[in-house]
Amino acid sequence: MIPISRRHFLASLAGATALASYQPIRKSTWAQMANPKPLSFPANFMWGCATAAYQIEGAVNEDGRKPSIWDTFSHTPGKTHNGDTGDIADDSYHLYKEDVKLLRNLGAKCYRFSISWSRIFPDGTGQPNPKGLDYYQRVVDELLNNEIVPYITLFHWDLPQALPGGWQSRDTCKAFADYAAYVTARLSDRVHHFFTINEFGCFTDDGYETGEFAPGLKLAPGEVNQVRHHGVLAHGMAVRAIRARAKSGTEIGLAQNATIFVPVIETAEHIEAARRATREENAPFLTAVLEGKYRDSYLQREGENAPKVKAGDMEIIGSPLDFVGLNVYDPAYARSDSSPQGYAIEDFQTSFPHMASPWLRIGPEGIYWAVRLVSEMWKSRALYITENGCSADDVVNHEGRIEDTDRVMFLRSYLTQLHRAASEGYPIKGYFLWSLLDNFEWADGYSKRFGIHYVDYKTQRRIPKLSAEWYREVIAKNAVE
Ligand code: GBH
Repeated sequence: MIPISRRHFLASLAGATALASYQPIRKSTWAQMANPKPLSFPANFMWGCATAAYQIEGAVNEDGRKPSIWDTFSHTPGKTHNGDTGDIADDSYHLYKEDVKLLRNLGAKCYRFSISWSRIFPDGTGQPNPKGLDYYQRVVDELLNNEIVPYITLFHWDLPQALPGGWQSRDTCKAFADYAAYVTARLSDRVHHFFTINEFGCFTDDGYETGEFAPGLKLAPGEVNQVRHHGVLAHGMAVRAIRARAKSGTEIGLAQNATIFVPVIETAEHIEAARRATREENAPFLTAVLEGKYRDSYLQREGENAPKVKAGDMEIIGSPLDFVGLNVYDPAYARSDSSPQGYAIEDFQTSFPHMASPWLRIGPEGIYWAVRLVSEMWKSRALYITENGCSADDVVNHEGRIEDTDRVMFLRSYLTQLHRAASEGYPIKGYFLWSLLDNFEWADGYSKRFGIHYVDYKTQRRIPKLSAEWYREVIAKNAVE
């Protein structure tokens, strides 16, 4: 991934000009529309599922693991739904072979899972714990034996509790880079794709500003911006540490739930507004990472609360990537207006439809615009959808089945829009469905189910839902029908 040059960026701002340079590779013709074909994806498209360590593994006290901030947080009364914790979760620490079997039955080509930093370095830094790495070696063995390509996330929010100051401390960035280098040096002979960090805002803003996620703090704006800065700095330092230590051929990216704006109407002016909004509203995270710079407008807006940046930080943050991973769930909409920034963000009507999680509004076009706007603005050579999926009120019916037609509707709509992006020639390489199986949904505990396999938490039995059958068809045909 090449950071955008100023010239390219200015060209992308020129709107119509930039659009003209993106000629669709294949255009649907009237003949095709009269004789519709399945929505086929490019050859070798990587279909997979995603999970995260704390959400599925359980076994929190096993083989030398020490607590992460999510252990502490979930065990603090009142922090999660029903006081739920990840102590047992899906017990995937013991049942990983069964979970790989689920992937195999789907025909999945790849699996995105995360490593628990606390298993590898139980104190965050210092002495590594070899038994921790052994577990992930076994998972990788099992995947490769089943011809499933592993994609590893190094940080999915479960920060070792022992690190003093957590993400408030700049030392945590160095600790993360050391941990990333240690893991990739040992796994990169067999694992070729690594994501540094999952979703900056969820462990920075939600952890340190609203306090809804671990570590549950409510800091002042300047402190929050510093935490955010440490997040992107840790990413950049890890990118460099991995490149220095991993085997050649290792590809590095990140998985970010950027706020992507859908133009309210597909006219040149609203598309331009969506582009501007996406660049501006992601200023502390994706924009900084892909441009190696905080936008002046962001720094001015934050004023004395702006992050304290040391010489060289921005260059590290902007370290070139091999691919960009985007987690896509609920949409945002922008329209053109006459304000200096050139866009306005739409409010949602109360009737806007959502899935079982109230925040999860249904906006399939968001996945198309995510791929298109990120490739247009930042000239990404490769993109993945690193998460997409939804919660639904799944019940096991009298025949023992879970007929989650609402989830199938959701997935089909989003994949139809992803197909549009692929067919217009944007470099989308793969798609990871969130999630392989129901799991610990953070502050919502076990009250929200995102899996395409149902988990009976009393018995740990996994049952494929209708959506799993549907996804298996998609993968087999490499097409959405
Ligand atoms: C992703 O987060 C995560 O990567 C994954 O671990 C998670 O299980 C999955 O998506 C499904 O949630 O209730 O209005 O305060 C998505 C980011 C962060 C979006 C918390 C919803 C709460 C909004 N989520 N946020 S609200």
